[in-house]
Amino acid sequence: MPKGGPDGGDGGRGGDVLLRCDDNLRDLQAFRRKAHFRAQRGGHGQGAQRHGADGEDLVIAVPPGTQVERWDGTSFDLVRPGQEVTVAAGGAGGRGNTRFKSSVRQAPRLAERGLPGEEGVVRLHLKLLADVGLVGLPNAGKSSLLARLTRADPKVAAYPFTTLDPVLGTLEADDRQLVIADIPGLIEGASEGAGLGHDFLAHVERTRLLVHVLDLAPLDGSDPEANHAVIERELAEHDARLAALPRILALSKADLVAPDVADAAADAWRARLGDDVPVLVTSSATRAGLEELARELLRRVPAAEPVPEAVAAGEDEVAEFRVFRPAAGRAFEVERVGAGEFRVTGAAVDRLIARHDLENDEALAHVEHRLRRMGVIAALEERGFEPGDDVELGGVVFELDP
Ligand SMILES: Nc1nc2c(ncn2[C@@H]2O[C@H](COP(=O)(O)OP(=O)(O)OP(=O)(O)O)[C@@H](O)[C@H]2O)c(=O)[nH]1
Ligand SMILES: [Mg+2]
Repeated sequence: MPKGGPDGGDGGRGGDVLLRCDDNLRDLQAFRRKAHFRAQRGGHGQGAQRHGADGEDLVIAVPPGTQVERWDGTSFDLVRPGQEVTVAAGGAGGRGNTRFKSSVRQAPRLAERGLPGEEGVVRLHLKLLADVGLVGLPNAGKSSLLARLTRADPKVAAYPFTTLDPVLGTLEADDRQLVIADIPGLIEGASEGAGLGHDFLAHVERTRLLVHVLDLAPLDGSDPEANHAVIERELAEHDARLAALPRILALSKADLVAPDVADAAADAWRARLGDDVPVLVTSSATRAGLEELARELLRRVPAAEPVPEAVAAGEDEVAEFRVFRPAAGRAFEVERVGAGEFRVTGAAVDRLIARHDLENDEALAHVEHRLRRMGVIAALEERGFEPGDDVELGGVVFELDP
């Protein structure tokens, strides 16, 4: 402002990039189409002491069950609808020249640059949040049950390992839905990585109920009781939480045995497992027992709770995000890299250099002044620095002549 002193306002902050847990979403498909996101930049400061506008935050919706891992290793679980996490904070705006006015500097031509916002790769990983998990040996009839209970259309075939990836289906009741996960069959050693099921056991960790699907008359002639034990052992060995989940035992393919044989088997299992585990005789071929199974699922999975209990209990799983603001690190290092050549490193020094336009004499004088106050000049002199020597600061080499 001619003869009137400085009047440049501050620049605005850059917007943050946030992820928000959105209950309408069930997959991460949207990220196949678009994977680069940038929040709005802050506005430039203007004359008449007008501050630049802050950049708008960018909010990206992700489905419940999304695990977020930032480039620096911090990670978060977005589980409850509405939860938000800032994955990249916008940069601070630079201060306008008004701020640099002092008794000796009435007309500063000096203003700061804004700092860059955070930038990096964020990995998203969706953990299925099913209410009910179907577990059992390969070929036990899990996918057939899912196909009957829900509209899902999983592959069903008369050989083991038909299901290669988990399939989700939604059981529709009058007033609510349950998500059922069919996972690949488990085999002996699954908890240690044998077969396919191991990779997917994690998917049923957060269910609230497991349906153990047990073939009443396995084609391979194996003993159902031994088969049952194999699955239970693998679940327990994978994770105690899995072992602790409530169970329903579904004795499958009942149409392949005589009704009295099926009933006798059910009674024997009830005696073995006690009152805590409902035992149902089912057939995906005749639909026998399926309505009863659906009713039991709805009864056993409590309604009106938006997330599985195991997750709600571990609230601290959703880590508070720490936003790293400048001004944290003050330390710097001075190195002599050659005759009359020095290098100064450190976050505060880097920021100082990033903030200022070193082509501008007044800015350079300001930087030198700050370096002196920070003790950088003294540290340089201790190492033998003489005015006019080359100094690398914040990646820029220049002749320093303070
Ligand atoms: N008769 C009869 N056959 C059934 C029934 N349920 C499943 N099957 C048959 O059993 C075989 C295996 O069924 P799936 O549903 O694919 O079994 P799964 O447990 O999903 O098998 P994996 O995906 O390999 O773990 C298929 O040939 C089905 O047609 C049933 O209730 N009655
Ligand atoms: Mg299957």
